[in-house]
Amino acid sequence: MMSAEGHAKRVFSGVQPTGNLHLGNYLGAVKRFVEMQDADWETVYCVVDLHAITVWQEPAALTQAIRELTAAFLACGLDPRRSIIFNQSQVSAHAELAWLFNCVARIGWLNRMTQFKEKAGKDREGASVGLYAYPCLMAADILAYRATHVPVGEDQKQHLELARDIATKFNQDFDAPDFFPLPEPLIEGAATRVMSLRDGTKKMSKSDPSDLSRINLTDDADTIAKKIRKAQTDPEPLPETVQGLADRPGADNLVGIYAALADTTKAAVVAQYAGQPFSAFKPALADLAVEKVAPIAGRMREWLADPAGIDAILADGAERADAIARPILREAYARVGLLRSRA
Ligand code: AQP
Repeated sequence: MMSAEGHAKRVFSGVQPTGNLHLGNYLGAVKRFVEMQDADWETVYCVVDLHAITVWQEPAALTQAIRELTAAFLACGLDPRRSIIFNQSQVSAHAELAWLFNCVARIGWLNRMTQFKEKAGKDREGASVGLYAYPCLMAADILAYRATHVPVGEDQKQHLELARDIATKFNQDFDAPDFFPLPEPLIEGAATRVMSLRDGTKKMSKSDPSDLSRINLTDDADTIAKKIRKAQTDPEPLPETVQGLADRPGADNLVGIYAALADTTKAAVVAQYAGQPFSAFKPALADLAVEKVAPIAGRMREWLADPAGIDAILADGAERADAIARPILREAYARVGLLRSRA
């Protein structure tokens, strides 16, 4: 398959091993990863551990989180025979290309990144340089494979735009039209931005101090049902149309989650439950969430009982990833004019 600019179609995406993988990560990203793999795209999926260390991680906990996220990928349906699955730090092309991109990207571009502002908060001076340069590493993750399509949640849209700007500037600066493709974000489906169950105006997030705000992929059936029962809504019944969800963030969020889990649209869910109270809708949503999410935890536990098996999958994935990225990196070095005299 070829993309518009003549690059073979290839999917790349990554998730940080920072614990608490939640329903937002699943519906916005990992579920889509599996669908693209199953639709026979060439798929490269990465546990982005170098991104994780842009904020402090306890070393032993990080190692465990890398294995846990790999287990979650496998438990959600990623198949190492059909997708390349690996952790970022085992393929040095990511860090090497990121350095070239640090020198291509402009400080003004990075200053506009809203995620840095959110994550650094008031203590900008105390944030790591890595957190600031994060989007350059993300551009390198994608472009080291000349990936053309990137399934992500909506929060990553701005970083994807920056990756396109970096690719464009590299191609122009080094007189190499089409050297890097301009990767397209794939932000699709009913749940590209899953919101907190406690506050429908805030993104569901790993770092939210309230565990009730998110459904973790490791939650058991009772916990999932309890969190949905307690989820924020309003006293109105479900509306007749999707437009009726405007200005009702909690309600809109639950309908979106239902639609994404059931592989349907918000319009279809609203049509089915129009006029019913949330006291009737929530149990139906809880049943659906338990059916789709609870088995993932069981499969994760099975994978985690075999850490050597996980490590072997990551080692094999890293070798296959390196085989794609290394020649592209070598060519990028040559374009920049860096002398490479070693074989
Ligand atoms: N709430 C969400 N709805 C839809 N998609 C989401 N993603 C994250 N949150 C939501 C998508 O999940 C993928 C992996 O995310 P990540 O682990 O790289 O980092 P993140 O976006 O920083 O995840 P969190 O939960 O938001 O972590 P914290 O709390 O640390 O900020 C990405 O494709 C992302 O879009």
